[in-house]
Amino acid sequence: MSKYIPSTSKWVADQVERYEGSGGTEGTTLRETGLPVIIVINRGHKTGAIRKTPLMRVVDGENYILIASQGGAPQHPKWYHNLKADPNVEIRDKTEVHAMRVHEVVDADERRRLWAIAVKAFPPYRDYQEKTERVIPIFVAEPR
Ligand code: F42
Repeated sequence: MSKYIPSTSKWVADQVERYEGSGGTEGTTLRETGLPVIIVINRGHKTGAIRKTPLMRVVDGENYILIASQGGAPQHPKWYHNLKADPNVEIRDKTEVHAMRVHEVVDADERRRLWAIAVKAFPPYRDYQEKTERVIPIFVAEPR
């Protein structure tokens, strides 16, 4: 079993601890927004360690849509590179944990469709895209 290394960002690590520590009954929203959050559990492509990343919960049928926005920062988040290297993840959605496989969405029409769903679920994604030169990556997570 690999070791879990918490995020260096304290508020993120704290959210993961509260979310998982409660079995998915507490700490499941983004701060005071009340909007739901999932936790993506994956492997670090350099360390091999278990990484846990809270993301907004955006769904499309039985799939989850993962938006690598990182608040509109100029660089992709580290987890983007982890998921490109190893697409097998687990997703915790409140009390349930699903084994999923991710792929990055490259088709322009599919991107547009999923982006619209994401912005509806979490409107600040639009501001994040306006803030940055990079095209914010979108992953689809499908059940394995
Ligand atoms: N981020 C988003 O991009 N989208 C969201 O929808 C989103 C929602 C959200 C909701 C709640 C919440 O608490 C956080 C939320 N975040 C969201 C922030 C998200 O959880 C991440 O913190 C953010 O996207 C930054 O991702 P990151 O992977 O760059 O994380 C940093 C802070 C981090 O933990 N870095 C680690 C570190 O030690 O610096 C590196 C972890 C890592 O993956 N290392 C790899 C390894 O091998 O272990 C190497 C990676 C490499 O390429 O160097």
